[in-house]
Amino acid sequence: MLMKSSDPILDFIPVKLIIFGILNHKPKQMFNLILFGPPGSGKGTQSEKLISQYGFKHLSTGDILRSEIANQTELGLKAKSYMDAGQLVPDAVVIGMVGSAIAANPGVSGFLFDGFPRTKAQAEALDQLLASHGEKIDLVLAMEVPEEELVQRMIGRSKTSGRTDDADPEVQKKRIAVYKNETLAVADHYSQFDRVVTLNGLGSIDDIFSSLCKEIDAKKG
Ligand code: B4P
Repeated sequence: MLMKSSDPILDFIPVKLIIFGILNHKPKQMFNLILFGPPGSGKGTQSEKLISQYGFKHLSTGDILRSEIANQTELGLKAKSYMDAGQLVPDAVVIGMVGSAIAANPGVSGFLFDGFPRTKAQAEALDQLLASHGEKIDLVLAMEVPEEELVQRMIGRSKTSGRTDDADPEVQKKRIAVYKNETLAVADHYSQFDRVVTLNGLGSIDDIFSSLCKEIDAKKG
């Protein structure tokens, strides 16, 4: 038999606490990160380390596009001509791909966007996609690397990766120009919300990784 307290109000306190708890319960928020930088700045390299450290869901538009090309899908065949020329694949194609990838991964602790967004239109579309899931971009880590170093890294990578977009100096120049003319606008877009941190992308892979982790830990709290 339940004992009654002398004050009847006390009998309702546990019930009130439960109701208070339910009303104030918020689903666990994701932590969403954009790794930003020019072609060859080390986005793919650092992404691999960050996903193993933090368990992010890695979403690299470059990797998805290359896998579409390898599988000779319709999308891949369309994307190849743009990539080989050092141009961006049209926004509608890439935004559609990212939308499907977000929808296919419910319940992840956060996404690491690598190589996306690359235009202001892609950034705005990403914000809308995340907002439709009650989420947002929490942090943009922008790696800065001098142009001569970018070219050296692309040449180095072309020797082992077989990536045709890395080997041709004209294509390299085009990719860097596209970054300046179209992609830098993404950093401006997120700067207005105070979410961009710029880091030196020159140095050892481990040192750069440490500075990225420092910023993520500071933001995550
Ligand atoms: P991506 O696949 O995104 O590749 P990336 O920008 O060239 O390289 P990343 O910065 O990841 O460099 P990585 O770590 O490998 O794009 C390729 C193409 O896909 C684009 O040009 C475009 O056509 C298309 N595309 C992709 N996303 C798109 C989008 N959203 N919209 C439209 N089109 C899109 O490093 C490069 C090299 O440097 C490696 O060899 C690495 O070992 C080396 N390296 C890395 N860090 C180093 C360090 N600290 N020191 C020395 N070397 C280092």
